[in-house]
Amino acid sequence: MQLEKYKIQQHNDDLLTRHQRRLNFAVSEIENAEAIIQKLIDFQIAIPSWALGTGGTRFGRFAGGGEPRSLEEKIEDVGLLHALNQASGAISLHIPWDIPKDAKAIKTLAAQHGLKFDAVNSNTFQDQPDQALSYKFGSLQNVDKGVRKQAIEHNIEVIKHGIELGSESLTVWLSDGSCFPGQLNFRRAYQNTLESLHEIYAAMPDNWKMFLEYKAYEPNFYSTTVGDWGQSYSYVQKLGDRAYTLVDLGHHLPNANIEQIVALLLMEGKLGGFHFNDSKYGDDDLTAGAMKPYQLFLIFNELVDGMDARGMNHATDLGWMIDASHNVKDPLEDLLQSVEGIMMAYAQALSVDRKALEEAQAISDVVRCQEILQNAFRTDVRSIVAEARLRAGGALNPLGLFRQLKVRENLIAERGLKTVATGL
Ligand code: RM4
Ligand code: MN
Ligand code: MN
Repeated sequence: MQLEKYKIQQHNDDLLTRHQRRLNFAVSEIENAEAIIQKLIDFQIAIPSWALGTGGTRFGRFAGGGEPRSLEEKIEDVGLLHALNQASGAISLHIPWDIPKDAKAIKTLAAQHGLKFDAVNSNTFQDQPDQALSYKFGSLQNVDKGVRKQAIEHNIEVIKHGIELGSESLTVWLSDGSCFPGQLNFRRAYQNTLESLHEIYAAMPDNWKMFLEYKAYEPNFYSTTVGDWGQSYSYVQKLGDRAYTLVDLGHHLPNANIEQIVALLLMEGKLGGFHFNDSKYGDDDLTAGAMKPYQLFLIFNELVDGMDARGMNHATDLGWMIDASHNVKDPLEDLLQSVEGIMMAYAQALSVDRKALEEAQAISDVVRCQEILQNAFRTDVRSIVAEARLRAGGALNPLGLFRQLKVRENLIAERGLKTVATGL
């Protein structure tokens, strides 16, 4: 399904007066509104190729219909999102769920939708039908050198696909670990993993980055070999300048102070990228900002502060990606909501009065510090985010237009009711 530009225009015209009224008020409240709008226009969040269909749990899966049946259709879906919000200008591929068979054609198709390829992801947490050796007891950590070799080769294969598409980073997430005490020698598992990662790192082109993602538990329930940010940091420190830690918001133990983790990784120059999602209990992969919007804001507050301290380009120096799974919502609607939630947190963080905060911190005026942050969080920035979208050529209300144009119904008519997308 193609979204005609004039339909977006028409929708915007209908909403313009109301939007303008809201915007005028927001601009009168937020001192640096114009600078924020410019930054929002540049900010793009990559959409995961594995989250365009209905996810499931180990108990069941309830397909919604019209799911993309191929990589081409996935690109089309991300193209729809990008046309609506002008902030989803990249796709992150998971291999082998999405192998680009004709890379040139895929690249051209993506370019037609204004999309680039963000990090490519390897998968050594599942066995594939044609695979010689099993990852049941881990991949890069495995006690069997043959399994490690197979997993290394897979990662190198993924890099090759990425090169063809113009991607410039590899995300490695390992499910490696153990389910029971005594199963694993922790030191040996670490050493094997490090050695394997060294080989993968060496296979990357000079302009590539490696993102090493950590996760506290699941699918292993006793230990995970890259289990937290400290462990990831320890590996990436040893691997080299182009190895970084990736923070997935759902991969911490309950109540972890993620904003502090982010601040310190940034300070050390080792924060590489993000997987945005939200959670209540574990790796729930819910819509960004749906559960803990204040936490998302606090994370962005550290990101803005830390990136500015290092003179970094907000839009390009870190990898911004969503990693989500949708059980009960339309995946495309959910992704629109996630991007909106992320943009709002970013806009609010940009509006924090940093000078005032520094002054208040310097005299330990705790009350004032809290007031400054909460003032930014409690300011309604929705019209600022909408204005950025409007100027970039997107829709004032992406979700509203998605429904008004009956996008899902159209996709079902095109693709059928019982289609299944590869992925989570
Ligand atoms: C993991 C992790 C990875 C993602 C897989 C599918 O929990 O978040 O980033 O690639 O799920
Ligand atoms: Mn992730
Ligand atoms: Mn996850």
